[in-house]
Amino acid sequence: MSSEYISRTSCRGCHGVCQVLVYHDGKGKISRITGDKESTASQGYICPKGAYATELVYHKDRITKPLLRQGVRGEGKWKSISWEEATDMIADRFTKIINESGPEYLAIAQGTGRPYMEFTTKFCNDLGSPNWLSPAHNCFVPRILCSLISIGWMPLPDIYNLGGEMPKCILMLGNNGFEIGAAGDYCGRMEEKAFDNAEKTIVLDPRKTRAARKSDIHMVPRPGSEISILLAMIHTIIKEKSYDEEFVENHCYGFEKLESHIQQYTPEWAEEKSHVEATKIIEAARAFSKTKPACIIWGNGIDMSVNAFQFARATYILMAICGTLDIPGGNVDFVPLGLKGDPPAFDYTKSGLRMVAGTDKNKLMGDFPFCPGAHPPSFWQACIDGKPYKPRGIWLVGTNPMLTATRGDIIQRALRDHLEFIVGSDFFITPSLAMADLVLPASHWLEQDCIGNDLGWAVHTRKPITKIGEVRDDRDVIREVARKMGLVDEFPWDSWEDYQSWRTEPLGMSFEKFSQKDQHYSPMKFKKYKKEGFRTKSGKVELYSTIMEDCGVSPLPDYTEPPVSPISTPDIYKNYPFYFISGCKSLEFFHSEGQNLKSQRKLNPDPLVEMNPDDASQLGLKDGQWIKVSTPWGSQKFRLKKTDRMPKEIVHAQHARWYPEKEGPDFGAFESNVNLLFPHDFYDPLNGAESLKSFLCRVDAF
Ligand SMILES: Nc1nc2c(c(=O)[nH]1)N[C@H]1C(S)=C(S)[C@@H](COP(=O)(O)OP(=O)(O)OC[C@H]3O[C@@H](n4cnc5c(=O)[nH]c(N)nc54)[C@H](O)[C@@H]3O)O[C@H]1N2
Ligand SMILES: Nc1nc2c(c(=O)[nH]1)N[C@H]1C(S)=C(S)[C@@H](COP(=O)(O)OP(=O)(O)OC[C@H]3O[C@@H](n4cnc5c(=O)[nH]c(N)nc54)[C@H](O)[C@@H]3O)O[C@H]1N2
Ligand code: SF4
Ligand SMILES: [Mo]
Repeated sequence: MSSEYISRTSCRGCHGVCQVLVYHDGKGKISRITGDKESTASQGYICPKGAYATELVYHKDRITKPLLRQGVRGEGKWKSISWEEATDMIADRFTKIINESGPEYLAIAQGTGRPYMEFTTKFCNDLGSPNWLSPAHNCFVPRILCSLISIGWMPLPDIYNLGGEMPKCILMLGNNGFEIGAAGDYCGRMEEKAFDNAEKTIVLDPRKTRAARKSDIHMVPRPGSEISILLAMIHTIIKEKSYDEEFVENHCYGFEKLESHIQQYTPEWAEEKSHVEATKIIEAARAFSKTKPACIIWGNGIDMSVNAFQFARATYILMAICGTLDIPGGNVDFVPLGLKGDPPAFDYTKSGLRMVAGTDKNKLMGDFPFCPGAHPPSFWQACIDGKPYKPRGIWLVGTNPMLTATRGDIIQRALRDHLEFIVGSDFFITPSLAMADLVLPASHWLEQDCIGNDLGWAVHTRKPITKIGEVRDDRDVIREVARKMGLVDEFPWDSWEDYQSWRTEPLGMSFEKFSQKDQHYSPMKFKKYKKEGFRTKSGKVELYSTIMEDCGVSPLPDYTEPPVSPISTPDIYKNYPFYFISGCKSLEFFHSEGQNLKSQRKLNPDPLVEMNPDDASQLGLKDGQWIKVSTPWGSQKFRLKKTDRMPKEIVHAQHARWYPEKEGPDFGAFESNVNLLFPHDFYDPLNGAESLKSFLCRVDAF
C-alpha cells in the first residue's frame, strides 16, 4: 500500500527562493505544498503562487507537446509534432536566416529573470546576434550595470545575519517585497523580519505599503522626482560631514568633484521638486548616515523613469560615502559557490558595456550606452518599419510582451504581419504565443532537475517532482538547438545530465551527490576591498564615473523632470490631472502569469486601479465600479479600488492584465492593458528605461 511522503525542493514561482515541502498522496498526485521551516532563505514562508503551483502544472490548457501552426497566424489551429522535428525545424530556419541576412536578423527574447537565463544570453552571444530582448531596461539590470561601473560588483542587502550583525538602519527605495512575496531574489518575509529588527527605517514610496506603515520615516515623493531626494540626502551628509571619512579618503574616487557638484542640490530644492518636506529629507539623511550598519533595499519603483540610471548612481554614492559597502549588515558582495557556468565576475575595464558581448553597436536596436541588450521598443518598431533593418526571426522564451511591454498593439503587428519565423516557449498559449509558428512546452519548477543559484550566498537544488506530457526544460531545448546549428564547442554537453555534472565538477562531486543536499552555502567574506580594491577603472568606488565621462554623459547624477508631468507638459496636465504609476506587483500573480488559475484569480479577479477615496468621491466614482483610465495615448478599463494607501493626486493601475477565459488570439489583451497607455517617445537617455511609474492620466466612469 502506498502512503504519503514529502519531497523538498525550491520554488521558482517568482524571484523568491522559498524552499518548499511537496506532499505526495502516495497515488501519484501532489496533495499540497507548504513552506519549509528549516530553510534558511525563507524560514517556512510560502505565498499563494507557490502553494497553488499544482493548479498551473495540471491545468487543462497546459501545452504538453510541441505544436506547429496550421492555417494563418492567430487562427488557433495547431498540429502536434515531435521534439526531433521541432528542434530540426528551428535549427534549419534560424540557420537560413543567419546565412541569408546575418545573425542580427535573429532575436532571442526572454521574460524576467528565470532559470532559462543560464542559456538565453549565451545562445545569443554564440550566434553573434546583439538582439537579446528582455524587460531588463526597465527592471533591475539598470541597477546591475550601474553597480558594475561604479563599484565593480552588485551590492545586495545583508539581511540574513551572514556576518554576525543585522542592519540597524534600512532605507527602502520603491520596493514592496513585504506585500508581494519576493522581489530582487529576496524573500519578502525575510526583508520584513530585518526591517522589524532595525532601529531606524526609512521608506521612499508614494503608496502606504506595509513597509511604509511600519517605517519611522515615510517619504511620499511626487512620482519620478525621487532622485532629487537622494541628491539632497547626499548634500546633507556631505555638508554635515557625517560621511565615512576613512572610506571616502581611501576607497572612493572623485569626492571633491561630487562635493562641489552636490552643492546645488539642497533639501529645499528637493522639496520643491519632490514635495517631500526638507526637514524630513534631512532627518532621513541623518538617520541613514549615523545609524550603523545601514543598508539599502531597492526595487522597481526607481527603475522605470527617465532618471533610472542616475538614480542608481545616486544610490551607490549614498552607500559608498556612508561606508555601508561590504560590511556585515550593510550592502555586500556575495562570493559565488564556484560552480562552472556561473556568470564570470564582470570587468568593465576589459569587457565594455553590454550584457550581450560580440555586440556590433551599429547593428544593435536602440542607441543607449547602458541598455543591457536590444532596446525592446526600438526593436519592435524596427520589425515594422525596417529601420535600421528588419529582423526576420524571434524565439520568445517565457515572455508575454503583448501584455508586459509597452505598446502590445505594435508588438502584435510585428509578430502577426512582419516577422518571418516565430518560436515561443511557455506553459500556455498566451496572446503573444498565439502569434507563433511553433510553440514549445516548457517545464515548470516542479518538473525541473537543476541547480538554482538565484541567491548568491546560497545555492538550492530543484528536484523533478512530477512531469506532464512532453514538457522540457528551456535550457535543454536551447542546448539541443544550438548543437544542431553547429555550436557544439559552445554547448559541449551531450545531455542535460552532462551539463549539470559539468557544473558541479569544481566542487569535486557529481550532480547527483550535489543535489542530495537541498541548500549549499558560499563562504562569506567582508571588506575584500582592503586587499583587492574595487573592479573599476580607478580601482576605487567611482563617485565620479570615469566610464560615463568616456561615454560623454554626465559622470555625476543630475535631476531630470519626468517627460510627461505638470511641469514638462502643462497642456496635457490640464486634461490629465493625476500622477500615474503602473505595474506595482500583485501577490497573487507573476506579471501576466496565473490569471487562468482559479484559486489565484479568485483573490484578484478584475484588473484594479487604486485611487485615494477623496479623489474618487470628487469625481463621483464608487468603489468597485468599472472606470476608464486614459492618457493622450490610449484608454483602458479597470475596476476602481478606493484606498487610503494612495495619496491624493496619484493613481495606480495594475499591469499585465488579460482575460485567459476570453476567445483567442487576443484573449482580451487590449481591454485592460495598462501598457497601451504609454507611447514609444520617452526614455532614460542612458539605459532606455520607460516612464512606467511617472506619468499623467485621467479617470472617468466607464
Ligand atoms: N506598466 C508596467 N509594465 C511592466 C511592469 C511595470 O511595473 N509596469 N513591470 C515589468 C517587469 S519588472 C517585468 S520583469 C516584466 C515581465 O515581463 P514578462 O517576463 O514577459 O512577464 P510574465 O507575465 O512573467 O511572462 C512570462 C510568460 O512566461 C511563462 N513562463 C513562466 N515561467 C516560465 C519558464 O520557466 N519557461 C518558459 N518558457 N515560460 C515560462 C508564463 O506562463 C508567461 O506567459 O513586465 C514589465 N511590465
Ligand atoms: N507576486 C509577485 N512578485 C513579484 C513579481 C510579480 O509579478 N508578482 N514580479 C517580480 C519582478 S520581475 C520584479 S522586478 C519585482 C518587483 O518588485 P518591487 O521592486 O517591489 O516593484 P513594484 O511592486 O513594481 O514597486 C515597488 C514599489 O515602488 C513604488 N513606486 C511606484 N512608483 C514609484 C516612484 O515613482 N517612486 C518611488 N520611490 N516608488 C515608487 C510602488 O508604490 C511599490 O510599492 O517583483 C518580483 N516579484
Ligand atoms: S514568494 Fe515566490 S518563491 Fe516564495 S513561494 Fe511565492 S512564488 Fe514561490
Ligand atoms: Mo521585473
